[in-house]
Amino acid sequence: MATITALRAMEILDSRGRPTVQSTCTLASGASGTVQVPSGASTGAAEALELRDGDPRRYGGLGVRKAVGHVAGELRFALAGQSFNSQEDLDRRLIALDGTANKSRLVANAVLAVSLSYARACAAEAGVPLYRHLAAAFGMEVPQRLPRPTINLFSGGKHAGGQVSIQDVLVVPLAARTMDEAMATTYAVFQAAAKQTKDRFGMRTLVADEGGLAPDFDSPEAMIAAGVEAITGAGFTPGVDVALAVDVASSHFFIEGTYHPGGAPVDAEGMVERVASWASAYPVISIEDGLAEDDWAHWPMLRERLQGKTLVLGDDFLTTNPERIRRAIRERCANALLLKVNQIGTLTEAAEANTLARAAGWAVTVSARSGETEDDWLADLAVAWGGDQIKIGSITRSERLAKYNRLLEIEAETGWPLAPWPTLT
Ligand code: 2PG
Ligand code: MG
Repeated sequence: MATITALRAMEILDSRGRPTVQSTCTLASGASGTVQVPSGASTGAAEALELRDGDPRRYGGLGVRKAVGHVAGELRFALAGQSFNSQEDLDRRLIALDGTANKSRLVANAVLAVSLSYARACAAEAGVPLYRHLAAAFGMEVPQRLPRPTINLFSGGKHAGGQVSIQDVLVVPLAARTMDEAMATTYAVFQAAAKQTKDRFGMRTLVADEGGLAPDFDSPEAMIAAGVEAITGAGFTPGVDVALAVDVASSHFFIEGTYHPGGAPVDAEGMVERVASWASAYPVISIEDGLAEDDWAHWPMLRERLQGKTLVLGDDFLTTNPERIRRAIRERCANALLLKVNQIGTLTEAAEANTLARAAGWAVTVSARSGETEDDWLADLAVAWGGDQIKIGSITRSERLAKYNRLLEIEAETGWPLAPWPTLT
């Protein structure tokens, strides 16, 4: 049982220099927790509502003073002085206070700030690391392994000005047994990719929103092939030491029923074939949003086609939303969940999404957003909830490194190995 005595919030800036919410929750014991909320750019239509002020004279309308006002106003009035038996007890109260299906009244960036800062305050009160508290709070044991990082190498799509259709090619350090090995491996691959970028495109190694390199590839295939070359260039065997993951983010090039991946536009069947060709021609072992978020009819075909070859991962498609996940399980649409807490708005609903996915035998990739902060709570959450993978972005920007460094710290503290790559049926 914990009693909230104060809730504060303020507007801070994220890694794109856009406003986001920071909140501090204080408990009667004097313990307190402060968190910073991330923000996406390639967002799913079914995500919980992130409120922006819409005042064009300030941050082009992207201010979050109204969301901050919800924390410091209505939420503080309703919650200060109240006691809660558990995280779930607080989150259910938040959901009821909001009263909408997509957090559109008290808004996701305010509600999540309260849900998370309460968790961090409770961890401080218990005197345990956040990863221990986030497991215990949901009646789980920490699974004593660390999520395997999938690390952004090349960026395209909405994170890099759309020079190529697909959004990310990521490095999967497959043979690494520890976080330390995974980071050293990725560094070598990134350096090889940076050198290639300079030699081939004559570019300085400028980076995109998540710190990935973003040369002007002329097709998705060229981007994936460059990933393979970087692996080889670093002296590793593709598919054995290091593999690749792709975030296709195809909702963003799905226009009036047609996919525009580059080259001739294709229908859903054509898109499934294109994606499947990447899985056979390259060491690609995870494919995220291979089809658009509302293309429910064709996701089962995608899963079937990639079965046994890659994770079929749903991001914009599932939006960490238990209802969408249930339907996707029923209709055999995917075999892996990309989990982003701010897509749904409370820890409790995200935990439910995680439990549902696991019960269906799915893998779970815990993910950051393209707009991030120096906060590192995501690393603790991924460890606590047994994420098979974690996706944070590249290794070149401190808002990303905050989370990688936190994983290194947890590794040093616990000695836990990386999770094995999941075998899926
Ligand atoms: C994604 C994420 C993170 P955003 O699509 O998976 O890479 O992007 O936060 O912009 O939705
Ligand atoms: Mg995605």
